[in-house]
Amino acid sequence: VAPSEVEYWTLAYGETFTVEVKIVEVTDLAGYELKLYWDTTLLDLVNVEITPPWPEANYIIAKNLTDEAAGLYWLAVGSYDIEPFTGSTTLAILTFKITYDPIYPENRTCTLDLTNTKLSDLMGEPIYHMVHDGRYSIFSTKPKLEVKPSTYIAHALGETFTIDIYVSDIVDLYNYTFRLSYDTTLLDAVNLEIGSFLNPPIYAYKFIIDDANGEIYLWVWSTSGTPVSGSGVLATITFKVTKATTWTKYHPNILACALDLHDTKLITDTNVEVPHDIIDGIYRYEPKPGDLDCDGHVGLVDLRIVAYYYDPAYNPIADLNEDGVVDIFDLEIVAYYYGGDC
Ligand SMILES: [Ca+2]
Ligand SMILES: [Ca+2]
Ligand SMILES: [Ca+2]
Ligand SMILES: [Ca+2]
Repeated sequence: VAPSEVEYWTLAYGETFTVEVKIVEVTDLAGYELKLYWDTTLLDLVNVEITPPWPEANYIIAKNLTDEAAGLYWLAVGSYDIEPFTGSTTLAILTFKITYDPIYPENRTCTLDLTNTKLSDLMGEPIYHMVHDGRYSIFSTKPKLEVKPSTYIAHALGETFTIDIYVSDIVDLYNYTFRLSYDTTLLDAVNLEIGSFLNPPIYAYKFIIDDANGEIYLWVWSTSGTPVSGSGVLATITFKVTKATTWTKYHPNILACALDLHDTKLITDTNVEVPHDIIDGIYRYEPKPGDLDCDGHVGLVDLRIVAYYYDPAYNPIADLNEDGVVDIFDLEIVAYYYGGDC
């Protein structure tokens, strides 16, 4: 069987591959018979191309049987009224479809077991030969649960943005939960939406936005009876920026916190908890240089703030070069960034 090794990684359900039954360096081949077995839970045999080494008018197919329930293919081809074949050739090409994705960390493998091979010469005498089986393996990919985008950078007070909780490479998902923690002094969680990944209807067991403690808690499962495989959005969360800073020449004054995913569970329809990797997100507030009212733009209002606190009045917000006085140098720093939505 060639190739001798066929390897796939989940998700592979529905994909097809071909293997060839080859004969190498045979002398005076007049007929052949073979059986090939596979694990029918892993694969379906969907097509066979029979390719004898004789012209079509000079052979008869005595057996061409696929027994999918048993995982057996049986082929017998005999030539007549023609010289026997000497050399190397492909006798049949088999196309298999992948019908099973294992759940991480399970892997599955089966032999493409070539057996009961009979090679005949012109006189009906057996030709002795060696047999090499093939092997099919399906490896499970470790699922991943992550915050998307991995980093969000805000520039204005009151700005809202959404993040997705995204799952990849899961097999048979039916039930999931996660908690997401964030710094509630920097952000308000204002909305939580269940993603469209699970088959509806969905039962929400926990659906909590706890902004006082800076935590989202979601636990939902499908009641459809049908699990889902692949990658998709499990939840979408909307945040609002509730704390801002201003930039100074020597201190960028960035605020940041983790969007920390934890207590996650991915559970199949057969109640198997699937191990997975977790990737947190990062939130950052990066003030724009010269933006003193934290609206994300540098404009006339920001120049007026410098004018308002101009010496002898004072406010550290307007002291962009941090020299203890608000003067023309601070005004010109704001003017330098004026209008540029950098
Ligand atoms: Ca099958
Ligand atoms: Ca908050
Ligand atoms: Ca501004
Ligand atoms: Ca100054």
